[in-house]
Amino acid sequence: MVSVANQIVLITGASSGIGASCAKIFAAAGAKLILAARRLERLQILEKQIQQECPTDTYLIQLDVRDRSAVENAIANLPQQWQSINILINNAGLSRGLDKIQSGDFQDWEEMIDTNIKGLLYVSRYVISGMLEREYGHIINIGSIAGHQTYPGGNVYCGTKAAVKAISEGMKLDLVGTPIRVTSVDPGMVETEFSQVRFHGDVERATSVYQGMQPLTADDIADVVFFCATRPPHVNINQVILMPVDQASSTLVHRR
Ligand code: NDP
Ligand code: 8X3
Repeated sequence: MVSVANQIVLITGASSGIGASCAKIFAAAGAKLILAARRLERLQILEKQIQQECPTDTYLIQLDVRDRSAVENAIANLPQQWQSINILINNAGLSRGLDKIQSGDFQDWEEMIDTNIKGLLYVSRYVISGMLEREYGHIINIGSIAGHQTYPGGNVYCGTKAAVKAISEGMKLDLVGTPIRVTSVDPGMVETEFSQVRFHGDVERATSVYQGMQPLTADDIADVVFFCATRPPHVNINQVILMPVDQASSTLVHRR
């Protein structure tokens, strides 16, 4: 296992769920964290928790990954001591709605495509150039089983995660011959704020998604991300697919 102590880790979507759990596990291992999301107050709460539980250096960025010039400015204007990003965790993402294609909401579609595909590309593009100059780096993209198996009503969300799968493969191909590593971590059902966001704040509907089954936790995913990041430098874990024991596919879930 390779130490991540003092490495600089940029986590997008760190204000909740998988991103916040990644922040905690990397902080516990002594990494320095750049935490990005739109909700700065949530990042500040997380920063306080980290300082209490496993103090490390943190730098917060209020950032909407859909805004290309904001992403460019955020990376270009990092204080000198934060510029050498070692690990990028492209986690910011969301689903909106579960409508059939014929009744899909255009705004929902645009939000998913702009965040999950374009946002991931913008952040990666601006961070990878520095990694290449420094000849060191690891991009970890949070994909989904939705990128492997389309389910009814998943149309556009599944499309965005299929794009993340293809982009991760493309990154690996384009970066061969450099020391930069590329990993895609593709979970099944994880209980976070994901379903509340998907159903526009309908907590009851969101809770019913996980009823009678044991979903993965955000910490389970952070654990896998951390494992991938701590392999020896010549080892590249390309893709990890994980799901709860109670889930066999996007559509087959065992409920008690
Ligand atoms: P959460 O809703 O708990 O977290 C999503 C995070 O993404 C939040 O921190 C949110 O921060 C951030 N985010 C959303 N839009 C933007 C944006 N435009 N700019 C910056 N940050 C943004 O869900 P999860 O933790 O579950 O989701 C994390 C990732 O995991 C996503 O990519 C999701 O698709 C993927 N995933 C989730 C699964 C699940 O079942 N939960 C399974 C498979 C994959 P803020 O709102 O403050 O900007
Ligand atoms: C999130 C998992 O199955 O709800 O990517 O799409 S799923």
